[in-house]
Amino acid sequence: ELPAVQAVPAAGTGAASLKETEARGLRRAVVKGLCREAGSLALAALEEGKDGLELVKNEIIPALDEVGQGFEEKRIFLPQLMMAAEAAAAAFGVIRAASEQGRGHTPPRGKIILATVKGDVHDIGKNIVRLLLENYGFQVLDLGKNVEPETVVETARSEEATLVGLSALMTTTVPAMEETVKRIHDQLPRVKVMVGGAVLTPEYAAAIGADHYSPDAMGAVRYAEEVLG
Ligand code: B1M
Repeated sequence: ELPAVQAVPAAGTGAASLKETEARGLRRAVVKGLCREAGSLALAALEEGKDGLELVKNEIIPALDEVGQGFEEKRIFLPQLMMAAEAAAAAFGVIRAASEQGRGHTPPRGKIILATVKGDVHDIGKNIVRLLLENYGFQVLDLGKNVEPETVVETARSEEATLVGLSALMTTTVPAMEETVKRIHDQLPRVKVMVGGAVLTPEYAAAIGADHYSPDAMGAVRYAEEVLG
């Protein structure tokens, strides 16, 4: 019997969210689903010297939490949720491009396969994990979202990777994560699997056989350092 997965944390009271939304800036642009504005505000913030990862943490993630809560409470509908996600992706794209430019050409510390599991198209969190892993010098092979378990196994085999990272955001896709973990361990016993995503808990991650659970992207970096040095 598996332990219950956790409820996705709420972003605070409705009133507080509304107050935050009224604030100007990148967070508001993402909440409102304004792609161009989100991209140019992210660029302006970077040009002012703000740190890209701080922008992700303090502006983009809170904005997504806010729309997520609105969606749950049926104040926000799917098209708005999609627009907010696109605006977040636009801002994230600018941050990622700047980060790539800033990175030198030092040899990678080790190879990591990353994927959002089958049935799940939520990839913003995975993309943040990728950005951070790359910033810490790891080579990441990102298989994208909605990835079949066998594709993950085959890639880990052909690339001779020793670490795989999986992301799942929905209660309905955690079983696909479990299947992927199981196949990796059955076929490639030396490969370690780390997992993350808003619905997971350390207990659940252990119950589905994952070697490591990270609540955030930095946890993934720490574990990669442990496994790959
Ligand atoms: Co959807 N969605 N969504 N959605 N969406 C959630 C997840 C939901 C909680 C919203 C809600 O109802 N409150 C809910 C799931 C409920 C559940 O199962 N408990 C939900 C639903 C139901 C759905 C649909 C079914 C809606 C529908 O169609 N009726 C549909 C599903 C489609 C599918 O996947 N098959 C759907 C669609 C979408 C959009 C396409 C519109 C969009 C995704 C766009 C995209 O990703 N490209 C979207 C969004 C944006 C969300 C919310 C609002 C935000 C998710 C997000 O990006 N958060 C979300 C509500 C919420 O979470 N507040 C919601 C920010 C991101 C940085 O956090 O991904 O948790 P997260 O990543 C964190 C950590 O978890 C960790 O590090 C990251 C950085 O700190 N982490 C890892 C993540 N992966 C890791 C891996 C690691 C280590 C750490 O190691 C490998």
